Amino acid sequence: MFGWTGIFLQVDLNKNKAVAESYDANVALNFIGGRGFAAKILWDSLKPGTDPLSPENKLIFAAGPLTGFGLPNSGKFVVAAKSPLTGSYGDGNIGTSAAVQMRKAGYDAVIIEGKAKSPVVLHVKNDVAEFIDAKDFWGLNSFETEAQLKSIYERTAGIVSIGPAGENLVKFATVVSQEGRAGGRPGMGAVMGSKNLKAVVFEGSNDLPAAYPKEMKELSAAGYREILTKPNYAFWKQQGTMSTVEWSQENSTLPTFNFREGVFDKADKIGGYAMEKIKVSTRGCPQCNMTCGNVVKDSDRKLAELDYENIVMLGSNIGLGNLKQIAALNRIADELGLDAISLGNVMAFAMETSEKRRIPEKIHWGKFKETKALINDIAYRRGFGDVLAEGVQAAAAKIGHGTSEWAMHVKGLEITAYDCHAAPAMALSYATSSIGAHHKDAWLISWEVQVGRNSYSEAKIDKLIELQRLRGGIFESLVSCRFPHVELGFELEWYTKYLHAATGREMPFNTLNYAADKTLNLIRAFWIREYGNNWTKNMDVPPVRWFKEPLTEGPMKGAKLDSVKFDVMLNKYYKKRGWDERGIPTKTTLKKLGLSDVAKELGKCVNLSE
Ligand code: PTT
Ligand code: SF4
Repeated sequence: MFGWTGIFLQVDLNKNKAVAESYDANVALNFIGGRGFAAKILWDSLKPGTDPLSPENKLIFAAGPLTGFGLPNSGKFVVAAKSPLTGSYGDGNIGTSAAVQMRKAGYDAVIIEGKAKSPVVLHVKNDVAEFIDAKDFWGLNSFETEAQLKSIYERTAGIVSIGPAGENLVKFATVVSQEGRAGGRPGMGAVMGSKNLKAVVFEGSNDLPAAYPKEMKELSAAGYREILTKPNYAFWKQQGTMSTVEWSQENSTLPTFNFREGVFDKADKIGGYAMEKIKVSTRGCPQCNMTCGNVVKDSDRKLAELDYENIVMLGSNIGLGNLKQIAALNRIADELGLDAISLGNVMAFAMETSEKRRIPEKIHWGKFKETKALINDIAYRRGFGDVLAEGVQAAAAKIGHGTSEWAMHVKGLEITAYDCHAAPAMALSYATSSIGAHHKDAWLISWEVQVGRNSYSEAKIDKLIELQRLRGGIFESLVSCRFPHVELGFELEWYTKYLHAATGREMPFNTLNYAADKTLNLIRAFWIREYGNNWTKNMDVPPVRWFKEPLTEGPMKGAKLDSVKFDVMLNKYYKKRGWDERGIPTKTTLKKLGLSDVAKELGKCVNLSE
């Protein structure tokens, strides 16, 4: 088989054992890689009801057929597991040389189960895997951990690790790499911590099997050159995702004070141009010539990397308008290994809950020092931080007193940085995303703003499905960064050419879309298998705040979502997807996608419609 190595490394931490296993070529052809592999492995191997923080859960690092070949923006992998935050399928995408090294070591994916008796580092070098005592690493933050491991292994080693948040099983702990890449929002860092696994070090020196190596080399060079010619390239290098702050402010989608408003009076102080004034360098993922991590010196005089999402969730959403201070909070989140988006959500929730006097704790909007202390309390599960460490849904359930009205999540995963009071299609995107509220599957808000925000039209549903296939399906399976295409207009045809050179196969977009739908439906089946008869249509609904409390400021003042129209839109989405009125795939749909075996298994948990 070309393109794929055809091998998964199965690691059992109970036994300190690692076995390289060939897998069926049909798995590669049907599920491509990354998210597709993770979904297939978790569906096949996890018993429903498995405790996400138990040894039985599987932590998966999965690459795609393009990873490691030196193609533009392909230095990423997916980290996945059953999520402790949502109780179902969870994953994230992280740019790291660990992805490249894992493939060069010979593996398309590494699947880790069990729990080490005491903390370990897993070191995988080509066909040798060793388990190294990590007692001295436990308690270090993710930057310290990686720096120490770098001093032991080769400079080229790829490392992913967790910080104290992962060790303390904070439900939104992430996996961190390269001082600023963080992935696995739905608690993948906690799953790693539950296994006593502090870090994984990958070193690989094998050639990857390309069907047409010469074509691959030429295409790679041509792709890099093409990216440099794109009109938006220079501005992207200047600001990366940060220019979205100004865009969001103009369009009233900037989460402010726990998604109460869509505009922030200090937006100009936290946007792309403000960032440019303090920017010192740019860094990013391996194999990328459009690196987008904006490095600034924060208020603690440390280097921190800024993206739109982090700035907004740790800035306007908690009422903080000082960019250097926001950068410091972001750096702390990276060091501790906390997802910055969920962190901004739970803290805003706490601030609002305190303001409304539903808790005795005094937690104020926009107070830097107080917020810093709170972040540490969350990571170390101290005091009220322990309640917030469970995520916003669980915190609201524990506190009660109507606080769930301002707990901003879908299916337990906190909302990312787009306010949807006046964006029904984006709200539907959050509602139906494969992992809970994340924009990664379908970021259609900029398109929605152009076509008209008030409509709940069929065209919006079609666009949502198109993007879910492309972003949530194809980019997450290849696994390749979507930014060249989304931000610079790098043409999609490049990817089919890359695939041909790597695998020797023609894999046109209808084939890839089919695989995307297969993966999306398999993940849907996973959710329903976990929730059984507790699964209801209400799982696919955005936060109640967007329906009940209109915006009181800005150009969209008065706007809120219409629950009746949203429900009609959701029903139409289900129909177009081939799902029944509960949002459950029908037998026919699963059969069409080659998932009849899944239908059989799912039929044991819920009644399936024909
Ligand atoms: C992603 C989510 C995002 S989405 C951001 S900023 W973004 C946050 N980044 C965090 C961070 O940083 N530190 C931290 N402690 N927590 C963070 N949580 C948030 O995580 C990221 C880039 C970005 S920056 C985006 S949109 C794109 N995401 C891609 C994706 O999902 N798939 C894909 N094929 N390509 C993508 N390209 C872009 O990658 P999650 P990264 Mg991230 C500091 O992890 O779980 O997927 O959530 O991975 O390597 O840092 O790249 O405005
Ligand atoms: Fe990583 Fe940014 Fe480059 Fe994408 S564009 S590969 S997120 S550095």
